Amino acid sequence: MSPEVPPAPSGFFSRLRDGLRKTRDGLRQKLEIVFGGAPLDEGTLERLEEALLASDLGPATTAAILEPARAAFRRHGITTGEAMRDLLAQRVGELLQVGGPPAPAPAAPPHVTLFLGVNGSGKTTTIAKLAKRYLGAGERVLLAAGDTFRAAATEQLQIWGHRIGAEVIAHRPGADPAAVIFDACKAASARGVQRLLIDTAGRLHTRKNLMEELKKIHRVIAREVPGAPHETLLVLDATTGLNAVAQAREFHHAVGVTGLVIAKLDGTAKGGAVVAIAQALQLPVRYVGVGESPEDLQPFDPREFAAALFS
Ligand SMILES: Nc1nc2c(ncn2[C@@H]2O[C@H](COP(=O)(O)OP(=O)(O)O)[C@@H](O)[C@H]2O)c(=O)[nH]1
Ligand SMILES: [Mg+2]
Repeated sequence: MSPEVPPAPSGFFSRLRDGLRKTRDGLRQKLEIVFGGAPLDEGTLERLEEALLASDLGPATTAAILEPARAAFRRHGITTGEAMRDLLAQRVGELLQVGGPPAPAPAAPPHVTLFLGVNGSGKTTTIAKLAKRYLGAGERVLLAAGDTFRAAATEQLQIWGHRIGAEVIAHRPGADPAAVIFDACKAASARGVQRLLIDTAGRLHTRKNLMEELKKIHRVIAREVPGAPHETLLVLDATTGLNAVAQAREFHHAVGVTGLVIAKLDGTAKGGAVVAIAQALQLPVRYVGVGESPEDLQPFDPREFAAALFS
């Protein structure tokens, strides 16, 4: 079993570019107005700041992006819009390089990934897309239906499991999620499954209940599989833009998130929020989702993302 995700099919850059179209078009239009062919001046920098803020990059990240641009401009190192755009892309790529690489593969299987996120963020779909890739790479995969709060959620994972050919451990709706996950950990270990992907509820009666539940689940996993969960991925809906930051902090505080999945980038012009969220939380983005098909979820590459954003 390799610690890495199977390589992305070629052509993902164009998928990423397509998926980022709304954000990219918004940014490009504004940048064209900003640069507009006229020589760069202090006013250009101010308008540039407004353009970046409008893409949901947030004030702190916008300042961090503009810092080297401003310095280069002041020492006359930058004179054209094109050069400025390159500098911005490079800086965004740098800012996205936060956190470390994923943990190496465990000495003994299973590798366990816990998925968190509010309802509708894209957890179940992300699990299915990833499971399909692992299966395609010849790995044995087990899915755990830990979202027992909504009857439809368990069913949805089962439908996906059936479709892609992955076994799903599920209990009745309303069952204790910790019990489902306990069973899934046992089954994964007993069967020598390489990847265990765990779905969780995104809402319980209160947010406090949810966080307590997630802590409990985390403890069960850690107790049943040494070193697990190897990844705790928080799935965020890109269309919520910067609002995702507060949400992410709450999950991170409760269970310690190790990486982010940003889903639904194709549906928003607020794609700049990816940079702001990674910056604010100092958490690495592991995957981005740019559509509903399995090929639309890919490992995140900071430089590629920045290039796609400004291309
Ligand atoms: N356009 C688009 N839709 C997505 C993406 N990821 C998930 N979705 C859709 O978002 C909706 C909610 O996803 P789901 O996985 O059920 O969210 P969950 O409640 O967190 O499990 C579904 O209709 C998915 O098809 C994506 O990257 N792009
Ligand atoms: Mg779900």
